[in-house]
Amino acid sequence: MVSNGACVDDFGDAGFDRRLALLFAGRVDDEFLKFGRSWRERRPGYFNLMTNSKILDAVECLIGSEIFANPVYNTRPKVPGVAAGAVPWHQDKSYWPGANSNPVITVWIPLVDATMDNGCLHVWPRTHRTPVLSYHTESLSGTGYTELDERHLQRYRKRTEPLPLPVSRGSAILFNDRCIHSSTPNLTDRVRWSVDLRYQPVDQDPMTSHGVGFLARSRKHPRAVASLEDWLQYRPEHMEG
Ligand SMILES: O=C(O)CCC(=O)C(=O)O
Repeated sequence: MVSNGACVDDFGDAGFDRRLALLFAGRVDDEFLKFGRSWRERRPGYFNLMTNSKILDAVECLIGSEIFANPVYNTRPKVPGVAAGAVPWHQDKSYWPGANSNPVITVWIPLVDATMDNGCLHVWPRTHRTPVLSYHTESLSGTGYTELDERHLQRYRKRTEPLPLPVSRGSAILFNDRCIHSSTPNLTDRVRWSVDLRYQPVDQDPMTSHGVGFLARSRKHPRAVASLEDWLQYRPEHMEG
């Protein structure tokens, strides 16, 4: 409950997947977007997740053992009843069209079960080799999300169906930055929390205009791998000593 812009009940007992839904009850997109549809922070928990060996093992299967953690990572609360929670069809590459880094692998991890009802991820199968397609900024809810031009979607719809990917919390979905994907609105009364992390081969554009990434794994130069302290100090990686 909010009075004069101040929160008079913080719903502290409501539980992880319910609390933010109660705080945002009755609010519209603009109010939601003031607090950010997604965000990233330099906190140890993020680093621990980004350097989790199970995640890096999975990424290594796709891009090899020299792995750079890309500076684009997000926590997303998909709050019920807010159109800005849904993400239109896009390729992640549309957020860094000029970057010379290929592939950038997204690891998408729901922190609660991601279901058809609360807005799980949807992908268009076999689009991971698609060139970068034309897009625009979505105009429905003011998120600034990129959205593929409709003519491409029409073409894909003629060929095949998109695939919903409901998964249980703590699962991981991996896809590259050409793969066409989206997520649907949250129709429940609970928050669909998720985290998305990104990785790329180490010898590529570190995309510094998006932040400072770090060397997350290197079998060739293990001593160059960044520590938590490096990362917290915004240092991309150790110098080999
Ligand atoms: O979490 C979502 O709903 C969408 C995530 C997404 O599009 C992405 O991580 O690229």
